[in-house]
Amino acid sequence: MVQKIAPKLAALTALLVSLSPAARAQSGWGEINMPRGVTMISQKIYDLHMLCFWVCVAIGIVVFGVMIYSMVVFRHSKGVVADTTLVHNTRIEVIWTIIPVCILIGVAVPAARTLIQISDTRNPELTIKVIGYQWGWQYQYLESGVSFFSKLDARSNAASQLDSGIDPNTVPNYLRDVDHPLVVPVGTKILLLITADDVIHSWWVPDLGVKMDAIPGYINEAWFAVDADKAGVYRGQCTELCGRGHAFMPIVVDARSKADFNAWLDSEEAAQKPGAPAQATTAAPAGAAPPTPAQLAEASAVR
Ligand SMILES: [Cu+2]
Repeated sequence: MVQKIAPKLAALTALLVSLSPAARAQSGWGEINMPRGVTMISQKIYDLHMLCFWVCVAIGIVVFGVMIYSMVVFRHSKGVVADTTLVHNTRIEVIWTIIPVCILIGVAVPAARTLIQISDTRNPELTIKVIGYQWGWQYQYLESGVSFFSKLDARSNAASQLDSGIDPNTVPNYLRDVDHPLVVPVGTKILLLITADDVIHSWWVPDLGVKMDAIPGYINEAWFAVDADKAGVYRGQCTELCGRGHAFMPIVVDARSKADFNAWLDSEEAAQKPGAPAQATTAAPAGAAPPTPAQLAEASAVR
């Protein structure tokens, strides 16, 4: 008896160990799921996703369980005759209508609540205009007037050129780094006014729970507030096929403490003042003309 049970217990233990967070992180399986993110909204979206996932798992187990059980136990070869009392049975039809309706309401209520929070862009503490170009982004801090362009970083750009001879595997964050990241403070409600200058782009950073189309002639709104203890670098990409250089316009958000952010903003403001000596960190003065196609296409020249 013990000999029979022991292998099963060992298999069960191995399964439970493989489900532990540490084991999942090591195996890479933990990265298959969507990230929990670092904002209240991204965490709510994750919870909704997991709620729907487990509802689907439960429905799958019940439906396939009943189906497989019926196929095996009531199979034709056993001489079973079909029971037709369930066909057009009012009670059954009422039950299998009410149960899905209850499930849908159970999912729709938290989903609607989260959607309302996603759309609530009132009372921001900081407003940043995001403009998509072929192929890069411009960020304008509307309160302070600080403005700069954010393009693919030089190392990724060089390695991505045809016959560059550079192994992309040697470039850290290949195609996921920019020259000037969007710097934001943590614990602050930041409103993004998102638009584009040429074709439709889409500003997407999964860890922030933000994905919003950038459409020429329209200004879309989105907001995020990075958790106060989650300073760090978060990456995203353009998610609207916008032309040849679509894959070469990543997004990098550098979330810093409020003190660090204020120091950075002060230095940018000073550097971008008319007449200030040119600095490496200053990409473009406020209100500057958009980059020329040659400047932006530089990142996607000969690939
Ligand atoms: Cu784009």
